[in-house]
Parts: sequence; structure tokens; C-alpha cells
Amino acid sequence: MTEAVWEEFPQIFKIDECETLQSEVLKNRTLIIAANRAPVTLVKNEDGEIEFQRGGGGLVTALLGLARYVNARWIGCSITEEDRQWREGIIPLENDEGEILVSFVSPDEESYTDYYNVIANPLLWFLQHSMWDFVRTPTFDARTWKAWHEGYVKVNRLFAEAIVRQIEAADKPPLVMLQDYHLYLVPRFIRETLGERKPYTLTHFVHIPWPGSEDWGMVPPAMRQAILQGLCSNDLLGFQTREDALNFIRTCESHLPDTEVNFTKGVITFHGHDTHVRDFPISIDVEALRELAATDEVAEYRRHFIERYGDRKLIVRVDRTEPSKNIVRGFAALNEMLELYPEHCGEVQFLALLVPSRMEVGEYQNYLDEIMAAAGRVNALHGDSTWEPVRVLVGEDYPRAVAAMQLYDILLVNSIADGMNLVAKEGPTVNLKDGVVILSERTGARQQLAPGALVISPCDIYATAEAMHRALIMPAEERRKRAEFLRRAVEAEDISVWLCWQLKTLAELGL
Ligand code: GDG
Repeated sequence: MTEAVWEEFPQIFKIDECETLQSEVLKNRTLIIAANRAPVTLVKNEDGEIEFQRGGGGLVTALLGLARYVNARWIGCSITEEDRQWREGIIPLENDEGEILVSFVSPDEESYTDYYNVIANPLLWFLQHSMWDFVRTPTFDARTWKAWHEGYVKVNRLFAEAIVRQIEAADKPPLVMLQDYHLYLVPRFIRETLGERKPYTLTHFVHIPWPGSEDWGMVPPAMRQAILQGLCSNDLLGFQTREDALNFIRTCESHLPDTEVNFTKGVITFHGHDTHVRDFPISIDVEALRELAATDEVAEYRRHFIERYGDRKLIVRVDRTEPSKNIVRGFAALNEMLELYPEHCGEVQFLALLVPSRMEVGEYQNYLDEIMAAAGRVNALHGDSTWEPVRVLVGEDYPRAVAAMQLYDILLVNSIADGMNLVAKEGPTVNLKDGVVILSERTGARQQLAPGALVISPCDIYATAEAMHRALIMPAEERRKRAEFLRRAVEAEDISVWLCWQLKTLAELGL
């Protein structure tokens, strides 16, 4: 890594430039955000009063931040019975950030299950994370087609109807910002209903990878074309990386008849409508994360970790228990590293902080079992009465995850495929030890972080083991430079930049 490489990270947008952009672009608009999840869920407290619970994460924070500049609405699926009954209302935001109108779409339970647990996850998620095993999966049987029509299509229609209502009620030209793979059909349904009756702009951001057109070739044409036509009804379509954007254009060229594509300009023309395709790498809220990292709660976890593992080198991973995160191969790599370099036995501690995910889906239940078995195997092979090489902590506890990220010597991010992977950006932002990041080349994060990380191919257990060893013996100066590169790269492009690029692109394209 040369000095010159990390001079290439100027601050892309200054904070005030970002604020001007947001207020300029949004001042004459109505903003409508739609995502599977609303930014809040409602629950009844012990006294029977309704309370709002705000969703975590940078995306909610960044999008809610827009409510300072504009009349904003957010449409999401109801989760609780209270959401369902409440249906719609204004929610005040913290710290004078304005207020937002939240509306819940409430499909019946069976439609929701078909939409979410049969089509979106696992079918689309598995396809887009290259997790199909074509000899056995996927199969599109009568059950799948029922789930498509009576689940995915139906729920997408409900979203479109709710958005159309908001567009029709809006007093300024609406900007609709759709999020992710749950809502691929929504843009087309909106256009079919509204036509040119009112001016509005549709944007859609896909948070997960977009695989090559051959993979989409395994999806039956009716389903595949509905998805592509849906997405080609947007004005601006965003992906995490340039490669995802190019894959999308190629997929349309191969599988959407009557389409014109322009790779250089990033434009797809379908039935006379232009969709501009770009990459907007998402990021984290650096300031908010650092504030959390400075709390007593995180400090308490940090003290606990230091007390327990302080004399060992820490290899940390933080993930949902999700097959695409490649957790089992991560343990196999530790095993291989301990076999190749036994001098690290007793000297390292692998800490896996895992958040249970989609436990209602069979593949995910099995994967958790595989994770526990793989960890147990490494412990049985290499551990003794004084040392257990792998510790798996299962549960949701973000402050604990942040404390672990502050203390890693190595952060392992070895996803089979990952839209971005925010942990790879959070780690270097809070880490206190010039820790090394081992990063899968199939994460979106590698587009910005590759020069500072040790980049590996996710199925290459040997290379991952070698990278662990290299990180463990890396001279302090190289660790410092790499860690600084990563920190600066994330600071230069945090979550506000993700939003600003989208707004700037809309302004430049006159949308
Ligand atoms: C999808 C895409 C893309 C960790 N432990 C807890 C907890 N976390 C936080 C992490 C991180 C977030 O959850 C997970 O984000 P990732 O990006 O790593 O992964 P996905 O959940 O798969 O996210 C991904 C992202 O969308 C954004 O576009 O980057 O590629 O798959 O911030 O630190 N959060 C809570 N409790 C924990 O215990 N609440």
C-alpha cells in the first residue's frame, strides 16, 4: 500500500454542502419513502398506552433526517397488532427534526408470509446472494406461484395503492424513494395507475447485490420480466456498486425484450421511459456510532471483554446468522490457521457475535445448527481446559457488538455475497487497536475499502487462514496505516454522502 493511495480520499461533500443540497432539492417536493419496514413499530406498554419504538440503523436515521427539510411520509408493513390498528398518523421526531407521517400497509397474515417468507426471503435473497444450488434449488412449484401471485404481487399492489394515495394528496410534486427487493413491482403499478396524470419522480435503491444475467435466466420469464419491468419504471435506480449496476443493465439487455440499454450513460429505455442506473454505496452514521461507542454501556462491555480475553489477540465477527455471511467457513479458516501456524494456539480468541435471523425459515434454523457444530469442532480439536478458541455469543445486543468492534485485532468479514456490509465500515470507525480488516472481495464495501483491508475470496479457506496469520504478525506501522486508510475512507463517505449523491443526481438529471 503506497502513501499515494490514501491521499485519494478527499471529503466528497462538506456537511453544509450536503445540507444545501437537501434543502434545495427537497424544498418544492413532497417526500414519500416506502420500505418493507416502517421507521417505527407501535407497542402497548404496561399501562395500555401506545408507545413508538424507533428502528435502529443508519438508513432510518438518514432518511428520517430528511424530514427536517420536507414534508415527509413513510409507508411500511405493519408488524404488531398495534401498527395494524393505528394505520396512519404523525410521529414527532427527536431533536427538533420535524415530524413524519407514517402509514402501515397491512396484508393478511398468509399474504405477508407468501410475500416475505416464500418470495422475498428466501427466493430473491438466495438468488441475489448466489446461494442457489442449481441441482436442487430453486424449484418453482404450484406453492411458489401461489406465493408470487397472492403474496409478492398482492403486497406490492398494496404498497403501490398506498403510495398513489399519497401522491394524489400531495400539494408539491412528490419524490418517491423506494427501498429494496421487497418492492420490485411497486414502480410499475404506480405508473400504470397514475400514468402522466401528475408529475412525480420514482427512485429505488437496491441494498443487496445484483447477480449476473445468467442467474436471472433461471427465474421463469414471467416472474423475471415482471421484476425487470417493475424496476425499469423508476426514474433513478441505485445499486451499492458499479458492478451491481452494470449487472442490472446486462440483465435487462438479455432478458427484457424491447429494451435499449446504454452502458456508458447508464440508461435503460423501456417502452419510451428512461431509467437512469447508478451506484450509490451506502454507509454508516459515523457521528452517531462514535457517540454510542463513547457511552458507559459500551465501556462496561469493553471492560468485560478485556478482563476475559485481554491477554489474547481478538478475531471478531459481527453478523446475523445468515448463510450469505459465510460464518461456517470463517471457523474452518481459523481451524486451518491453527493447524498451519500452531504457534497461535492459546494466543488468539475468536469472538463471533451473532444476531439470530429469520428463524422461521428452515434453511436459517439449519444454518445456526451448522454454526454451533463448526465452532464446537474447532474447540474440540484445538482447545484445552484453559483455552476455548471460539466463543459464540448469540443474541441481539448492539452496544456489545460495538464494544467488540473497538477491541478487535482482526475483523473478519468473509461474506459469500453482501450488498455493502456495514460492519466492515463500523469496525474501523470505532476500533481502538489499529485492527486489521479481512474483507471478502464479494462485499460492496470492497469498492471503497480494498486498499486498506486484506482482501480474500470467500470460499478460499486457505487464503483466509493465511490472511489471519498475516494480520497476526503484521508490523505495527503497516497496521496503523491500513487502519487509518479505512477510517478515513469511511469518514469521507458516510451515510449523508449516500443521500447527497442521490439528490445531486436527481438535480443534475432534472428529475
Ligand atoms: C443489508 C445488506 C447492506 C450488529 N449486531 C447487532 C446489530 N448489528 C448491526 C451491525 C450493522 C447491521 O446490524 C448489519 O448490517 P450489514 O450491512 O452488516 O448486513 P445486513 O443486515 O445483511 O444488511 C447489506 C445493508 O443492508 C445496508 O444497505 O450493507 O449488504 O445485506 O450495522 O453493526 N444491530 C442490532 N443489534 C445487534 O446485536 N440492532
